[in-house]
Amino acid sequence: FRKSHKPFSIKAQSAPVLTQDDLKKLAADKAVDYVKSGMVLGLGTGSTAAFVVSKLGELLKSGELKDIVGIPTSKRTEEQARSLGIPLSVLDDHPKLDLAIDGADEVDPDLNLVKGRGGALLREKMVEAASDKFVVVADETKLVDGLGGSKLAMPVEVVQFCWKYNLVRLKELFNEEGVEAKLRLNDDGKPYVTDNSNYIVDLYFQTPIRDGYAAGKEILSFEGVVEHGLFLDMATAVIIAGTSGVEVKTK
Ligand code: ABF
Repeated sequence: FRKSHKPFSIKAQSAPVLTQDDLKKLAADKAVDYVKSGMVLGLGTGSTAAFVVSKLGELLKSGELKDIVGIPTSKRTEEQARSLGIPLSVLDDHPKLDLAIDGADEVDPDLNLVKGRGGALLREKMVEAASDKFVVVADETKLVDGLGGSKLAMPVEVVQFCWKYNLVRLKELFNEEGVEAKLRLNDDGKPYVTDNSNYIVDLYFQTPIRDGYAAGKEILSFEGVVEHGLFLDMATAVIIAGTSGVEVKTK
């Protein structure tokens, strides 16, 4: 006889809770399905893109992928890819890429994007524009109804010499959207400097940008603006990982 005979309780089996990093990794793994041996690949920047880069490293190591060449979109990504033994090159040697995979800060219903909160928007835009296909990897928190709608930063890269002039002009331009414009700073209070030695003015909107195409043109017309974080009509596919699964959105 057993001394005690406790009735055993059956616990409801609940699905494991996925963290945001789990979701980013799911999106990254799905994106890597698009990669074939021999491709010239744009390597994105940011925490989601970093999962893509590490998966590429694994596949190269196991021999499942061969002869890929990566074009990194930032010094950070270059370091990560180099540490994993991914062969690297530069845009000037490979002006046409097969595929670029990168994260995003916002994705709207037309697959237009805000990018560059990680500060790498200029190289990202150059590499992704030069790619035959551009696949975006993101978790569901990045979905917005309209660009600027997350109330988080939309970056504009400006040359150092005239950052304040551009900050003032950008504020005027988006007056109706109730914009706040701030020079991006590091933790030590000094201006953040991009890989291309420029500054970033971050725009925070009260209401989404009404016309992203017109806004993009206007921003670029300002002297000393180098690039902005609106990536319009660039994504071939967006892979969104959510708690209910991974969805591939195409236009
Ligand atoms: C890059 O990384 C950027 O364009 C974007 O700013 C950022 C997204 O970062 P994360 O994947 O860490 O959210 O893709």
